Amino acid sequence: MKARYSIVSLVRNALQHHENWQKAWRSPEPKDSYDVVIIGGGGHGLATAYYLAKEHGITNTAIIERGWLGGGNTGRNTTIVRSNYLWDESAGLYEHALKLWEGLSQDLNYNVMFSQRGVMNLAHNQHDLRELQRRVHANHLNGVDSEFLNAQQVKEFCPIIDLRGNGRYPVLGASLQRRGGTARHDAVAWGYARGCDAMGVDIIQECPVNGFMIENGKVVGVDTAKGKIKAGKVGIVVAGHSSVMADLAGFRLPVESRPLQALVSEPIKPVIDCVVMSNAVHAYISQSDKGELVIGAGTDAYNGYGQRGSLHVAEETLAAICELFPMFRRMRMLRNWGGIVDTCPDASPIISKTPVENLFINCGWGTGGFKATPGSGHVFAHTIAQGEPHPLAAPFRLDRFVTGFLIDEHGAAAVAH
Ligand code: FAD
Ligand code: PYC
Repeated sequence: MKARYSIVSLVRNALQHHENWQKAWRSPEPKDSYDVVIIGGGGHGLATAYYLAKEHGITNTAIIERGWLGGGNTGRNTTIVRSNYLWDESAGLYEHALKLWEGLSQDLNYNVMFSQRGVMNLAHNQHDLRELQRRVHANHLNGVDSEFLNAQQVKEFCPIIDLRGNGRYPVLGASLQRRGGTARHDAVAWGYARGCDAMGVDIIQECPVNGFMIENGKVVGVDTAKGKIKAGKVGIVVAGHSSVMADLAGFRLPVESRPLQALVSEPIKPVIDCVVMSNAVHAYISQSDKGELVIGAGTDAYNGYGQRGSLHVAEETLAAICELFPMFRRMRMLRNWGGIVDTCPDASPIISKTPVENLFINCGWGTGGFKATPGSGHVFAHTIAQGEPHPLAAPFRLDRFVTGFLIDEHGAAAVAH
């Protein structure tokens, strides 16, 4: 595969006026039957198929996507990657993902532009300070890099921040994960898609799954816009539409789906070289390689499937951003958008078998699943291939909502929902 993208091939294509480039993945018609069907061509679905092929030798797989690859939350998020969660179970899962991020461009032979520029979570009051300090200590116990910064150190790390926060959001300190940062979200989808295709996985776009073929409590296929497709095993990885899919398969999920929105500004010269998040402000900000400020808000208060957030939520976020970063007051916003996030009551994901035999589900990442993409795909592939959860995925089983072994990460989720 490397040879296809060598310097020689780049030069040849340049001389051909960019004609005859080989497509990064095929667009085949679906076969009648596959060993595994993955529903959802976002980052998590693509990563699942990739590791199924790469680590478990399962290549007779189809990814069925109702729209286009990465057109869901994968292409709509603000790309923040970190692993500074509170509980041991989460630290294991998100740190596994972060380690995979650190080698992902090499593994995929595709530049996902992973930039470990550091993620700061701000404290604006005594309670925030204590919550962040507790989390930094927990991170240390789990071997996750994490530091506590006082106000002066925050200013040194991000000089454009106004520590007074105009009185409303004074900055008293922050946690900092230096290995955290950002990645190029589209490239993540494209890199995994190319890797899947090279190993023989069929990627079927513009093909909604409308139902399941279930016999004697066991899934045997899916009903799609392109007809029925038989499958030995099926994985559901559809983020904001997880409860819709579960309903079609005849079981319920403790998931609520809500819009979460983000915006980008006009491009400016580099001014902020780290990621800043504030739970209290309901805002997070970084600067893209193009120079745009990438800003996100909290979720809307109501459930819904419209891929846009409410205006007042964006207004509140931007007002607070301007208080923390007065130099941005006259910036113009270029565009905004929303995605539908699937939130669980404990703000942790579900990676699990389901009540239907051979049907597996990966969902509930809510406002924070981009960072988990490689790890989620890796442990979900194991779960599907073995028919039993990967050890890191086991605590995230669906039955925790029956047993009560919840993994409450509302604080570490750091985005209001
Ligand atoms: P998706 O990318 O949504 O993929 C699911 C796919 O399933 C979609 O492509 C959809 O079209 C498809 N699908 C749905 N129904 C069907 C069907 N019936 N048949 C076939 N296909 C179907 N996370 C972070 O870690 N850091 C962040 O900074 C961050 N910021 C965010 C900002 C915003 C504004 C939003 C909306 C989310 C943010 N997130 C962030 C969350 C993150 O984007 C998601 O958790 C993650 O991308 C989910 O990936 P996925 O592959 O599961 O879902
Ligand atoms: O989980 O880090 C996160 C996040 C940042 C923005 C949205 N979610």
